[in-house]
Amino acid sequence: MGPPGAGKGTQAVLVAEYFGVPAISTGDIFRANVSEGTPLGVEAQRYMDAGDYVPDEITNDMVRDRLAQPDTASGFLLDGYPRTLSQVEFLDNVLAAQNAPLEHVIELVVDEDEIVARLLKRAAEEGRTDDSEEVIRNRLRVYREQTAPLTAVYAERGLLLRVDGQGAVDDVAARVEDAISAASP
Ligand code: B4P
Repeated sequence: MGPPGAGKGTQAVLVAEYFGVPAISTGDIFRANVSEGTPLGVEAQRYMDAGDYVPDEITNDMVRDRLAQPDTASGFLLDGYPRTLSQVEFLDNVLAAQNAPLEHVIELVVDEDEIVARLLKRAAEEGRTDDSEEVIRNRLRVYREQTAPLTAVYAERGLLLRVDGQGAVDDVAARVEDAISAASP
């Protein structure tokens, strides 16, 4: 978890490789569908371009289908999901049915100024349609309202690991890996 631009996608790939599990990014799955022009992609693009969340029903069904793939049998890392309370509840049910409870929830902590700077840099380099300043502001607002409160839910369950997301990418990855290893039995 973490605000847009906190480095979830960047870290998910590194940390999943370190632990030998697949990284499942809802943002990446949506973007792949957008570029392939699938009906899911056409629907998702409307929301992503505005910096809003894709509706829960669409996102939840997509995650349920992905978690049913055989490569998740020995574990997985979710990147950018859950982002709403309804997604938390849906995920609880899916994982209960698979008898595979969440072990850790990682929150990447990054200053808002640093986030805006990173996303504007990405806008210049990659041209992602949801990285304009106006859309970034909306994404940060949506995160504050809908997703930030979820960290308290996971903290209460004793699952939350808060990690400093600033500094060099490899240093952040090492912090995340250490936090997970230290919290694992
Ligand atoms: P995501 O793909 O999850 O994207 P994000 O929040 O913008 O970025 P992330 O935190 O992964 O940052 P990144 O590593 O790329 O979501 C995009 C959209 O998809 C959402 O707005 C929403 O519409 C939709 N969506 C996704 N999941 C959803 C869900 N569950 N429910 C509903 N809708 C959903 O890093 C950002 C930049 O910073 C990069 O350029 C990177 O190179 C740079 N960076 C990373 N780490 C750095 C570091 N340590 N130092 C300097 N720069 C760094």
